[in-house]
Amino acid sequence: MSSITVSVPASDNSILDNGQGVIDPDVYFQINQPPANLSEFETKLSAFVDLHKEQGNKVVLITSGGTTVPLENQTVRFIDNFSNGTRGATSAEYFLEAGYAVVFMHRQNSIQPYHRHFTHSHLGFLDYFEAKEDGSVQACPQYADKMRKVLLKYSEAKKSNRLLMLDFVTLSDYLFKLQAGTKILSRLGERAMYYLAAAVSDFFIPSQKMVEHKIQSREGGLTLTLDQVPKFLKPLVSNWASKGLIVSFKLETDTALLVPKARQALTRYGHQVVIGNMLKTRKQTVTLITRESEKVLSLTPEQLESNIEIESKIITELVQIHEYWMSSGHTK
Ligand code: 9Z3
Repeated sequence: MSSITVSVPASDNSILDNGQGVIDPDVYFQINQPPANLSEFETKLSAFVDLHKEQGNKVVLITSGGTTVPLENQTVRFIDNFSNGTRGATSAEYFLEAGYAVVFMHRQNSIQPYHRHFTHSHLGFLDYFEAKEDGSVQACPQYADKMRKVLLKYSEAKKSNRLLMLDFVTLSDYLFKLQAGTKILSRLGERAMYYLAAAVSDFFIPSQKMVEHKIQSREGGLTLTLDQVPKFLKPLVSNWASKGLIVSFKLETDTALLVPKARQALTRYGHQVVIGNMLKTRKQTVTLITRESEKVLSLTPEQLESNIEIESKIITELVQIHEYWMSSGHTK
């Protein structure tokens, strides 16, 4: 069976890369097209940040969900990953409860704060309602209490303008918006927190190496060569978001790698917190790592049974770390 190679290794592009096949983040932005809605994104975010700056609020930028990696410029196929955005959406609710204004930068159509209680449960959305004889639609009595509680919290977040929803789809979309977004949030100095929970692809096909049209199947199997995505945490920490508290996530499937890799990230990029989680146990246990400390946060089987969420513990810890960061410029 013949095969099609749709891209060439980045090391063939020696002017642009660092000799190891990885291009510099700055170069990435020069050779890729920004998303069409970038200026709309910036306008909305600027207004939100300026409002909360004026009000003296703390603001967290949450990234949530996975990025797609297109295989064609006119995209029919793409590579995706497992993340559905539960971590980000759940965390957004706890940050709002803790008094933060939240920028929820999420993968389009991934799980959303508050909505998640009804869109991603064992019931279908319409199962929560009943059509009445008088022509009205009502929440079913057995769900009405929970619906009301969630709806009140959601309405409050909207009314006080403390939840801004912004979306991305592709890796490129995400990276351009991450750069623009963190630079805008940096106006808040230490009062900003960056909570990078999105599952961002490590590999991609640069647009100039991508085929334009749909890859045809008649030529047999398909061989893909993906370039490594530049390490964006580096400029994010040193230039784009330098004063805020930066929390990144490290996902592993091999337990032995989790803490060493998280520590390596802290040393390499110089930010404040890495939250390590394992694919299979991510809803039950995480390890919160700073340069000085390492803390395992876990839910007991009873807590899991009573629907306590691990994000409630993560956010409690982060709020304290952020308080300390704002008052002293350090993590404990
Ligand atoms: C995470 O580790 C998140 O906790 C999850 C959440 C993606 C596991 P879900 O969306 O899952 O609730 O289904 N996010 C970061 C994953 C990541 O790509 N980290 C990079 C890495 O591990 C560093 S930025 O190398």
